[in-house]
Amino acid sequence: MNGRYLWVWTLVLGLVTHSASVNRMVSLPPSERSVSRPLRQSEDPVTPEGDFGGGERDLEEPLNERDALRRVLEEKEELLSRIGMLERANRELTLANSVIASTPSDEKIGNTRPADCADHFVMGAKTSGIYEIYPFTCLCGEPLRVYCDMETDGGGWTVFMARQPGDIPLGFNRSWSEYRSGFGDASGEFWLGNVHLHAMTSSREYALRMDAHLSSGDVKFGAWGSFRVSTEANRFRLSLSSYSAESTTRSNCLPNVNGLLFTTYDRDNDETTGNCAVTEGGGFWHYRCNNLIHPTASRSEGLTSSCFNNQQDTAVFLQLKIRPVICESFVKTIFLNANKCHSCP
Ligand SMILES: [Ca+2]
Repeated sequence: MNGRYLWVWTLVLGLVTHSASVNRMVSLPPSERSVSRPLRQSEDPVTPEGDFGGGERDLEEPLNERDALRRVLEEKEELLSRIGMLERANRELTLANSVIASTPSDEKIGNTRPADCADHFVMGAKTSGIYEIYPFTCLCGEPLRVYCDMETDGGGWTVFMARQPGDIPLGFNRSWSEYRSGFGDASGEFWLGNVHLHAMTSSREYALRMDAHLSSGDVKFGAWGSFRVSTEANRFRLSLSSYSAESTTRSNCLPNVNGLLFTTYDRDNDETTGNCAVTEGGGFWHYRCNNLIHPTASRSEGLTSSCFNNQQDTAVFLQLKIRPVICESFVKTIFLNANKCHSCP
């Protein structure tokens, strides 16, 4: 039993003991009962023995036996209510511990290295920057260099796509193979790689966040409670759901991409007769070539969308990032310091 349980159960046992004493008191003959009263101030006048009142009590009628019994019963009900609250709290702690226990731990799979930026955060890293991660299915592989956002909404975010101003724009009109393995540099513009996104999101439940700095000066974000990328054999099918009402964009910038396959100029998996990656540039989970936002569009065409504000606006800085979903609020507070819990199964 850990210290937290011990604390809770100490309180529970204390209240049970108190409740038992109340029960005993109710069963006593009236002459042997006493009525609890507030502690008195030292300057309170001394009242004659046998008088229920004195001081402020003078304003009240002495408790008769029925009132005394009612008060005892009310106190008993309150105690039982508090015991119920503590029991519920204990069940929540038990559930929270099971969440921790069921999370694939590095030790269980022989990997003592951080699998994502949330692991780095838990291990004490609180500064945004470049970190090395080891997704669970890459135990024998080289570490991945990623940018970790350790500040936004509590931190712990692994950035898997970044678009930002630079002297030489990184071209995003890349092949299936390049989107598969990733390209660019984590310190600037880059795509982590679909095979790595699959490795990560098949090991833990992840939430998605999109941060956009706009040419108008506004800063907007969209959030989704569930993000998962399937295998390459399944053409990196995307599962995206639970759009968050906390998002500050005007609308859901990715409203129709759930269930879509990934498309590049050399792998046409979209549902149109043509190839959206050819006509729109970049690689993405294309929905009929008219996604509200196309994060991998060419810089010259601009990352323009009407989903940010009430009018067309252009993102000059855009990040897509993921973080493990943790539903137990106290666990999330401990580990990620976030305020809200997204949807969970
Ligand atoms: Ca097509």
